Amino acid sequence: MIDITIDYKPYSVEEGTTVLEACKQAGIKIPTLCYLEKIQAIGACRVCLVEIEGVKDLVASCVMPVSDEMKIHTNNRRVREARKLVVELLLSEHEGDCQICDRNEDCELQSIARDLGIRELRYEGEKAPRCQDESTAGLVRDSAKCISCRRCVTVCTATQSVSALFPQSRGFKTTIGPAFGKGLDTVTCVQCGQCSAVCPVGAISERDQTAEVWAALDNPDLTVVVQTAPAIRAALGECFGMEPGTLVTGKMTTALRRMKFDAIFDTNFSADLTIMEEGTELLTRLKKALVDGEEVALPMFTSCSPGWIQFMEFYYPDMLANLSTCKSPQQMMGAMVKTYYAQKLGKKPEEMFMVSVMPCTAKKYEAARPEMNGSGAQDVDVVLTTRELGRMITEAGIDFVSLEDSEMDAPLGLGSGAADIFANSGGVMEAALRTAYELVTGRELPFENLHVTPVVGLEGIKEAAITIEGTVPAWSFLEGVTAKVAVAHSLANARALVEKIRAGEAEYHFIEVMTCPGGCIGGGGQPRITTDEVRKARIKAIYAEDEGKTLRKSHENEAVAKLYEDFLGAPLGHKSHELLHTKYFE
Ligand code: HC0
Repeated sequence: MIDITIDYKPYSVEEGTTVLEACKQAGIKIPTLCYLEKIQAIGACRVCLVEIEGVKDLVASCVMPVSDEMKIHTNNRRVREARKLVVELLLSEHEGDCQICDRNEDCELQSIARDLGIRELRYEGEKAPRCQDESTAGLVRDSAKCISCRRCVTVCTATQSVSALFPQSRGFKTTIGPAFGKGLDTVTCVQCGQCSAVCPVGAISERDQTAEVWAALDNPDLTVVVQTAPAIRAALGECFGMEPGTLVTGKMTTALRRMKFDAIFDTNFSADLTIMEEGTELLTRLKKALVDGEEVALPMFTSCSPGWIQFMEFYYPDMLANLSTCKSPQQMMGAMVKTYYAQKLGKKPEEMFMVSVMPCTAKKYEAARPEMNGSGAQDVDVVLTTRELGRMITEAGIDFVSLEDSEMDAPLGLGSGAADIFANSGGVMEAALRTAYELVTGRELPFENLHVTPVVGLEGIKEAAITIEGTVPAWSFLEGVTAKVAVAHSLANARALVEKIRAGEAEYHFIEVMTCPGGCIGGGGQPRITTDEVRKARIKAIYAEDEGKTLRKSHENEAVAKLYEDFLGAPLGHKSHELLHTKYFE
């Protein structure tokens, strides 16, 4: 242990601790802007300055390790004035349209300026040429608000291994973005929005589509249907000051009803439907490989996370056949609402308006893909992020925290616990295994023991091997087969896994990939900032939602069974093929 003093009080901390971490442990808050716990500590913004006795200049506490007998001062006049000056200089370059910025009251620069007591703007800085990038469906950038903290660069490069954003030029002329000031559509951006999730200001955000939804709700000729993704229920409350991981499924439903959506459906329903389709697809591929000796693409990868799909299209086009052909649950719901449900109402697809609430900015891009029109119209009209829905609820004057609970609508509002856990990394795999095990063996899994522990949690790549025993006659070719599965979350982990497979160093049958760290609970459209602590709280809540249900397996969802009986026929049948499956593009 290392003995130090902070503001004249003695402390003992572990060797290797930074001054910033030591201060945090001592309950002292040092302001930071470029720092991101466990992700980035580069001392670029200089907001976290402290004084260390015997060191001439003030130092950035996020990069300075403690040393024995170090005497640290965190709030003397010199430190306070230096931090203030640093922030004043940042403000001098920053486009300060705070009242109309979507980060108003949720902006780290604004909070720090307030906390440091900055009440006037003393300097006028030189401004880099403004670049407003609206080239993608999911994200918008405004360089005039960028403070060059490089958080977005680090997550894009290190977490996602995409490197669409990087710093260019120097000093006041520094800009962050694709090369030559071009749009995100000119690079391999997958629109995951992890950059927007860590941006401390309003320099990069989701494309705001709230006005389109208000317009649809005001249009008497449209039947406006909303679906909410599994991950929203564990995060939306944070927009209203509730603790991360507070489950708000019932309040969210009541809020949507008050906003006058005509029907409120659950993406969990179509997640259950996905398990039926994707499970059947996997078993069919295995049969072709093991019984018919056909060449089929294995391992099969999940296809529900649109950032991952675009990543494969950009980087591994020779492996597109390995992706499941299933559309994502979002898109399956859109197709079912505009056909099956529309028919029940006697409406045409174009009289229906489908809104999705997703934790993900790439879902905006997915909905806009030209092939996503199985119903004859665009299957999903608008995708809102969790943050946008939070803003709409506020705009509607709804006191979210005090809302009573209510239930989603029939028939597409019914979802299983297996569908809930789609939100967590490892959840799609567990949901698939719950169903596959029961269908292949004919035996029921014990209700109290449904979790597949090796694929639960935040480890980047997780694996499990399950030997299949006691199959029913239809699946006897699987008797004694050891099914090997893997789960990866965040694209850097996905890339590492794909490279291992390509190098022949690993073999699997089925792989789940989610684009964002932790899965959708850590999506780019979730309330900011998603730390590991926040991820863990949301993950716990999602498992609790599953454990609190009696319906916990996708194949037991009666509303899905009825959909097959009345409309689709069988999984992978002709109608399913037309409406629920898709193809990918090199
Ligand atoms: Fe997800 Fe999904 S689980 S991708 O993470 O499969 O965005 O929550 O809605 O579509 O269901 C996101 C979350 C979804 C889809 C589902 C899948």
